[in-house]
Amino acid sequence: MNLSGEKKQGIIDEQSGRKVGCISMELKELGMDSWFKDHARTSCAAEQRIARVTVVDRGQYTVMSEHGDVPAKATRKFMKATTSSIDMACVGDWVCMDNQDSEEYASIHAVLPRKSFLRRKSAGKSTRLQMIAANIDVIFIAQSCHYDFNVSRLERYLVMATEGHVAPVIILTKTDLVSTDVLQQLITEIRDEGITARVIALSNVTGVGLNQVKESMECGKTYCLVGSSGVGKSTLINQLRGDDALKTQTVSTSGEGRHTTVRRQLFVLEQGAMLIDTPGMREVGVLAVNDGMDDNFYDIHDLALQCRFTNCGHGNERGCAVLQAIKEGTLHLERYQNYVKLKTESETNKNLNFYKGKKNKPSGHGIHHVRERTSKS
Ligand SMILES: Nc1nc2c(ncn2[C@@H]2O[C@H](COP(=O)(O)OP(=O)(O)OP(=O)(O)O)[C@@H](O)[C@H]2O)c(=O)[nH]1
Ligand SMILES: [Mg+2]
Ligand SMILES: [Zn+2]
Repeated sequence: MNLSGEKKQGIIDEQSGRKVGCISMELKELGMDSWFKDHARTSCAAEQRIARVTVVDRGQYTVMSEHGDVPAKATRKFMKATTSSIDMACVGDWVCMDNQDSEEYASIHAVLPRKSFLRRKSAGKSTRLQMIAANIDVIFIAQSCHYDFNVSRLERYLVMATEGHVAPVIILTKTDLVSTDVLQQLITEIRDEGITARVIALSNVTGVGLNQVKESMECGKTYCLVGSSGVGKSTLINQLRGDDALKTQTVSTSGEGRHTTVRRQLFVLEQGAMLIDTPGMREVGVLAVNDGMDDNFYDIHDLALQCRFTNCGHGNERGCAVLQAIKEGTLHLERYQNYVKLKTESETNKNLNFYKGKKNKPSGHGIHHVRERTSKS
């Protein structure tokens, strides 16, 4: 496998002294490290190179390596070998590829293991998983202060982030459309829910908060912007890039029907950080029963340890510490309801996924959990 390209120098613009384009980009600058290199040594054949997927558009890819951007397609053999859509290459993935000069497309032969990922349940009734992006250091969860704001949805994104081992930062956009008091209220609502992630208040119009976003981004790290349609994700990327490369457009306040960005795309910013733009999401289905739920609802998790029954359902059980906390006002009822909703949804989805393709699926849509009660004492 060819890793020699890492030693290549970038092309320096004589006037600005900056590297221009992505020509001769070092793989390290794209986030390559010894962990991926070790995996590449075992996954990629001798004549293959490693590259990072920067665009996915209906089965066609753009991959970036030290030699620049090239269009690519997955080989038939690789497609045949993948059983689930989440095993296909997605934006942010490192892949083994070869690039015959005579061919129009480079070939993707394999996807390297992912260090972190963002995925959700596909929209609608399906319980299939859908990859959003891979190998992400930080997820920027964008919500507009104007109409879009919704704490339960924030929590869904946070569960998704924790499950995929991605650090979250919340960006409240369009602060120019609300008063300082309203903005403060929204932040208080977030903190009241027990959410501790960093919050950046941003206006793409006045530029307030833009520096905070910039300064939070580190060279060689990968960031992914998610959120509803119309909250200003692409506008923010344009601001960070200092151009109008990405199409943006006014949406109705409900965000219905308009999705300006239609593909996921990774951009390398001037300061060396990478940022992925994604199309607006209408639904954020979660499938995280364990880590994601416990980490984000750590307060409920801790309370549950004090319930009398180890398998307490926090419904109407005697000696339930969670219900007691609600009664005493130390736990918000809404937060608890949110927790129950997400937990039920994620368990149901997980079960449906588990049974998918198995012969002895439970009939109907009711999957019953038999909960055994064991007393601690
Ligand atoms: N007032 C105000 N308008 C903004 C702000 N940021 C973006 N907009 C406007 O909101 C509209 C939608 O912005 P986009 O950047 O296209 O939104 P998006 O999140 O990329 O939307 P999708 O690509 O559909 O997911 C555009 O008309 C922007 O000019 C902001 O901070 N304040
Ligand atoms: Mg967009
Ligand atoms: Zn309980």
